Amino acid sequence: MSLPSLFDPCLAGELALANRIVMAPLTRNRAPDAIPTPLMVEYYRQRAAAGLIISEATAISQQGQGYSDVPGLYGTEQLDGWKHVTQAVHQAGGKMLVQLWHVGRISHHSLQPGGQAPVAPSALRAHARTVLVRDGRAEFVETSTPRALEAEELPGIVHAYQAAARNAVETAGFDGVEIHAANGYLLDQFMKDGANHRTGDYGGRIANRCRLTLEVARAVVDAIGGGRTGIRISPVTTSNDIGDSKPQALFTHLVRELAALDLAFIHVVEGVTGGPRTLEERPFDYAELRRAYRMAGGKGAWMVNNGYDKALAERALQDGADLVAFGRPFIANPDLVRRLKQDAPLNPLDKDTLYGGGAKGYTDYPALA
Ligand code: 8OZ
Repeated sequence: MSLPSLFDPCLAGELALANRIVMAPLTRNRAPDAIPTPLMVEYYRQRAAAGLIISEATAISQQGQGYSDVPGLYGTEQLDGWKHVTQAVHQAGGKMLVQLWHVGRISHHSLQPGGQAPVAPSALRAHARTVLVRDGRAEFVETSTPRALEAEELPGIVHAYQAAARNAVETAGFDGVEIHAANGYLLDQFMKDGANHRTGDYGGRIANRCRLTLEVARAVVDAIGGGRTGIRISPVTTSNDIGDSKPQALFTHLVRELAALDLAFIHVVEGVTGGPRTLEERPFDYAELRRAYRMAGGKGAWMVNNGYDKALAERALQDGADLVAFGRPFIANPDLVRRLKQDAPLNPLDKDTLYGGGAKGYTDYPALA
């Protein structure tokens, strides 16, 4: 039996992918008023050779917003804007999911409905910054102190995820969704004891802290089916001031529960998002996590991410991963799949144009001749 290569097709739930190279979700802050633009159509179209594109994180509600100029999924103009994106990607032969995002406490009151405090499991401010775009330039500002959500408010949030998933597929034309449960945003805040100091059904023991994420996953699956739903987790990331005292036990519980939902994939950020892949002070056994998922009957594709290059990605497939998500290399290389296949050199990344701005550092990275 020969092992799969990055360039072989892969069936992830109902998603028939042409190759195993995924474009990771990447925040770019180029959607004024949360509406996807023609420039975004061009950016995603250029990258449609990926086996799968996962969109930049996209807010499910205004309360879920935490950054200037990130897109949403809760207004008709936003859905219309995305429709043009998905049409272009489909015409170019690609597949695309939208990443469903609620930032929780990683927000600034100026972005919240009525200028109110952001919401979180507990009224604990994150020592983290968010991005406000002013005059087309990104500016980092401290996040605002959140208020703790009442348990009575949580069904409304679950419903917002569900409605966003339904609209994403039925109206905006996405092939499915990825639930963003990583990087210190709302669902990760509920799961991890560094941010969740609640008592009651959504705090305390691991099963309680995972409750909201699992309710969201079940609601999304009820709306669009598990076969086109994935979830992103980051067990030990330090992003956005998040952390947990027992991540291995926490995420083992989570993936065992997710196994019953027949998801298309589990997407795991290994280490610190965009940073070191291993941390001495936060050890984690990813192979053990995958085994726990498989032992519980989980059949979804196993997607890995964080700092991968071709050699590391091929090794991951040999070690049992199914899909590899590439982030920064896809920003700078619209034709990343071809470049990896041909072992061609990669364009360098311009870090000054990551967040906010226009075509520069967005749609002007050259493809191979
Ligand atoms: C970078 C800047 C802003 C947001 C994430 C959505 O880390 C993000 C994000 C990344 O998941």
